[in-house]
Formats: sequence, C-alpha cells, structure tokens
Amino acid sequence: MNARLFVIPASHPSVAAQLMLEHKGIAYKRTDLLPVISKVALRAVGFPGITVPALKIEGDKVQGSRQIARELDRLVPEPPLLPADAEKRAAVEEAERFGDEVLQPPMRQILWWAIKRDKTPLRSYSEGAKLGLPISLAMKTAAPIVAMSAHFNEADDEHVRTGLAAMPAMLDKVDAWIEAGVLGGAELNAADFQIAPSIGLAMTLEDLRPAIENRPAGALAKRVVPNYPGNTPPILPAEWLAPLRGEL
Ligand SMILES: N[C@@H](CCC(=O)N[C@@H](CS)C(=O)NCC(=O)O)C(=O)O
Repeated sequence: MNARLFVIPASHPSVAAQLMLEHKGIAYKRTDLLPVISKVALRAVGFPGITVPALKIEGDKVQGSRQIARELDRLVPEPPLLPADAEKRAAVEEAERFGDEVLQPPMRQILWWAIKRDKTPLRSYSEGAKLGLPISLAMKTAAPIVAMSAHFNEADDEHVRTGLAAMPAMLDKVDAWIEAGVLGGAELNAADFQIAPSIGLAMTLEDLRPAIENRPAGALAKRVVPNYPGNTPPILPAEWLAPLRGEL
C-alpha cells in the first residue's frame, strides 16, 4: 500500500494517526512539517484543508484523525478500529468525538502557552523528527512560529485557565469510559488511539503529570503511547493548577 502521512512532530492527532496506521500494519512514509508552515505545505501537495494529520493513501487524500480512522477501516478492515456491534460502536464513536473536539484543543493551548513563555523545551518535542533543516537552526527560527501558533490556537491565559479548570472532569470522563470497557480493552479502538495521545501530550508537562499518571487515563496513555516525545518543566502558575490538586 502506498501511504504517506504528513504530521507536525508531537502533534497529538498526528500521533493518533501514526498509531492507527501501525495498528493496521500499514507501512507508511512520514513527512514532518513545522507548525504554520504546515498549512502552506499541505495546500502545496494538494490537500484541501490546513491541518495535520493528513494522509495520502492509494491516491486518495484524507485529512483529520477521525476521517483517517474511517478510511483505514475501509481499506484494511482487520483489526477493526470500530466495533461491529452497533451499541459498542456508538459508545466508541462518542468517546472518539469527545477526544477530537473537547480534549484535543485545551491540550494544544496549554502546550503553546508554555512554549511561548519558554522555548527551551521545544527541542524535546522534535526528537527523531526530520524537519528538512538542522534542528538547531529550526529552534533558532522558532520564535515567530511559536507566536503565531499560540495566536491561531487561542493559547491565551483565559483559555488555558478554562482548560485547566475543565481537566478534572475530562479525566473523570476518560476514567469512566475505561471502567465501562469503552476504552482500554484487550483490542484497542479508534477512541483509544484518539484519546491516549492527548493524555500523553498532557503528561509531557511536569505541571500536569502528577495529576494524571496514577489514574486509569494515565495508565491508558502509557500503554498506548509509552514514549510520547517532549518534556516541559513546571511553568504554569500554581494558582491555575488548583483544580488539578482537587482545590476548587
Ligand atoms: N481535530 C483535528 C485537529 C487537527 C489540528 O488542529 N492539527 C493541528 C496540529 S495538532 C494543526 O495542524 N495545526 C496547524 C499548525 O499548528 O500550524 C484532527 O484530529 O485531525
């Protein structure tokens, strides 16, 4: 099968797409893109949208982690990413949608907020990436990219505080799905591959890791994506983290 996946290194939906390709046993080539530049690069290679993950497979172009999951199930039905049973499938689709629409954005905003304040950790998120220029040069030119990414993703104080306040309830939801067997079963599904990278990305922040790693959601992330690249030392104001310490 002829497959090329366009990603931004350490982007959580990009990691989801990689995990799903691997789960299907589909060999693929990976093109690593720098944020912002990715938007232009994707258009240049013919994708209609501007976000990663973007997959060229068997002559087709598929964009979006959930769309990629459906296309992979269509092309390679086994092992399935969605259960055949209608009720189980609906539950997995609900969790998957939550992962895509609710869980992904605050994780992205918190990381860009942190990187905007200290770019040093950025390098750790590009581990193993082939950016088409030396990593040291990429890091030197990162300031405008980081500023634009923080802007485009609304990674401002208000969004980050709201995301942090919502995180305990989001983690409870993931734990409940694990408890109910929707996530974290013997056979991983599209929702596992969607949600675990967002939790894995959150755990790259030392500020967030202690509140996540010992919960079922943290265990799921460690199982599904044990080597999530990147590490951000503490940087968030202690007061903003109160909800994660159980203080309201
Ligand atoms: N919910 C979409 C999100 C796609 C998305 O927003 N991707 C980000 C990276 S995580 C992106 O391409 N951003 C463009 C940029 O950073 O310049 C999905 O799961 O595919």
